[in-house]
Amino acid sequence: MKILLTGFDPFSGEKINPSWEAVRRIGEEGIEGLEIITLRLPTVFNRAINLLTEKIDSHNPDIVICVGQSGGRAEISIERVAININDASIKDNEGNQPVDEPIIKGGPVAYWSTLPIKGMVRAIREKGIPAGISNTAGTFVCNNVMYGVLNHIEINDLKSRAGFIHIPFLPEQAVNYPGKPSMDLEVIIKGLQKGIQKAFALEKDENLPEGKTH
Ligand code: PCA
Repeated sequence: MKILLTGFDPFSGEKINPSWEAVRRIGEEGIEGLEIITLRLPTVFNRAINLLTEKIDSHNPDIVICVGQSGGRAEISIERVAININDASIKDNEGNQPVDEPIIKGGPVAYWSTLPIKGMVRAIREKGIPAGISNTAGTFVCNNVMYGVLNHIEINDLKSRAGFIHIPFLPEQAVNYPGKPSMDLEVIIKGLQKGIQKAFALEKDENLPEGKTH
């Protein structure tokens, strides 16, 4: 079984992006029974999608999981949905700042993650690591990539399942944002490993209450 795992370049003035640090380490350490391909994506609208879809076409992975930093979140958050909009509150790493533009003109409003998101959340929590479902991946580059990859898989009728995971700041980043939560890299790595294993173990998601009232 094969997984394509991606992380991002640092953005918004950060010197590090925990998503790439974690993905690189998971690739180096390996996960039993899995072939792991890692890819570092630029934090740039659409360019990241093109690099990622090329890699999918050349490797034909069973599962694609993209990981990104979400500074301010307190837990490993498994994204449920990607929406067809770019609406950037900051510039990406090439100075682009699209506002209210569709990612794919005429494309569906949204794509659901095709990973067993609830099963993954429960598996990560069972390891003693905070995790939850997120119902928005934002409207910046991470949502752009999640939508782009799911669209690519859909329109080309590929067998890959795919989704997105946001992770918190590392402690060395959060120290510059008093009051913001953080998670140690080793804990993030353990949580992601567990989530990945569960994604392979479950073809269909578990029917568990993980919704939010607000
Ligand atoms: N996080 C950003 C883009 C790159 C990253 O790691 C986001 O959440 O859109």
